[in-house]
Amino acid sequence: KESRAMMFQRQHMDPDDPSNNSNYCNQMMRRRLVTEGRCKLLNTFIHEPLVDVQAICLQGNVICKNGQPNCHKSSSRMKITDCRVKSNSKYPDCDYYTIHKERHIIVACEGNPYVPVHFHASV
Ligand code: UM3
Repeated sequence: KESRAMMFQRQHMDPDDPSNNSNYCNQMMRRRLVTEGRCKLLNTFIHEPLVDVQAICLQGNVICKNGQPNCHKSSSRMKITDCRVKSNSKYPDCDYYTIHKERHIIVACEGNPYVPVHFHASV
């Protein structure tokens, strides 16, 4: 069974450099099975080494929007791509904008080892 940590990697990790292909999100959202069952409104891929993303769990502790205490904000900005669904797209034909950014990211961490399990926000 897929763990929450593995699911985070599938849905949010892409250590390769951001592609300049405007079809990136349409391809990746499908390839990583993020569009199973519905068109997820917003999903972010992170273009940094896995170890650097895992290290965020040791960085600035912040309160998550739901009040949980296990959110962590990256001390440096990270290369990310936001995939935001186009309002006219109809499941199963999920159509996405591909938006590259460099932002601090906030992830929720859990477990032992204490690793990212949820992408919370970019700021
Ligand atoms: N989400 C992103 N990027 C954002 C904000 C939210 O990918 O900037 C995703 C992560 C959550 C979902 O899915 O929206 C609901 O907040 P996850 O828990 O599977 O990571």
